[in-house]
Amino acid sequence: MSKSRILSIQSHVAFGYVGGKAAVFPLQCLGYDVDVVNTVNFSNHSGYARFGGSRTSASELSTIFQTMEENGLLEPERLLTGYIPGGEALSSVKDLATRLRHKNSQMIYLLDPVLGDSGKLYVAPDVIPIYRSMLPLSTIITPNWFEVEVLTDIRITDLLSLRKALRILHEEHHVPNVVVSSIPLRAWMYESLPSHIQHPLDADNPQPDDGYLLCISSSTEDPDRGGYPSTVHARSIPLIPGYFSGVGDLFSALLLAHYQPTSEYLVSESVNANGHPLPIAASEALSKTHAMLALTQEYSMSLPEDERLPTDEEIDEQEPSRKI
Ligand code: PXL
Repeated sequence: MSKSRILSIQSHVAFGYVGGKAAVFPLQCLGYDVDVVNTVNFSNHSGYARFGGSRTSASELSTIFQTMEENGLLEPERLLTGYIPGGEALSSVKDLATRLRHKNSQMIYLLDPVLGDSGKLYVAPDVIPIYRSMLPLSTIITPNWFEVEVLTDIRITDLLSLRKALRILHEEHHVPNVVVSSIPLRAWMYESLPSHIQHPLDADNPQPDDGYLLCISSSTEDPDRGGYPSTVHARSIPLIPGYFSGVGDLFSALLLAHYQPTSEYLVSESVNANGHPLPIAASEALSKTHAMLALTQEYSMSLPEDERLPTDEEIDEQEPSRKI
């Protein structure tokens, strides 16, 4: 039986698993009915030297949304938005999100502000101010480290600057829930972790280095959105070496699927770490993403070396002409 309806607005690629290809099947497996609007129809993700296909124009997106609405087909309980590479198309999605939010204040909107990674933008810069203006519409956002820096204009160099960036997202942009996954657990961060966070080091990994990733969930208690202070939870997970695409898209979909705002915490008087709906969902999403990556890596390692798919970086380094 279907849990509820999700409207997923993100990319489609023919080859590989990013955007909708990474998100929709897991959501369906978890019992959701998923309506899918493709923001692009590409050969492969844009990290390759070449990618072909088309972007859905703002007017095409608006026509799809409007026609769904006219047919009574636009009543999602949950909304998921991801890769939207241009400002005009993003504005059309913003109009839709605004209408849906007005119609249903309880709608759960996971906004993944897909901008780039590791200092590199992979969308047009004109989307940045539009994303900032959309933040108050969201229930949860899932920026990566770099996207937090771009959205808040804060360079994150330690826990204090991370805390400041989270505060800006909650207070100035009125985001109730922020999840930042895949933060490299570097020495400075390890040293300043609060004592209640589980010791991530063990005998096999005595160095506080890049062997672990940290996932931070930060929620405000204020039902009127925003507000401060927030409650922050963190969980570390072993890093799986290798190159993977679409991991953020998969994680966001799983996070939305597992987020249950009516969990005990809302009705219980004492808020404790185990009762918060956000870290519960983040923990589920993290475990499942990690399990899928472990299986993917195991499968890849079982193949003869010449049958393994090269990473984008290897293609770049060795044989640029082989790229599709
Ligand atoms: O994983 C984000 C993403 C989604 N969709 C497309 C992309 C990317 C990142 O490069 O190119 C098409």
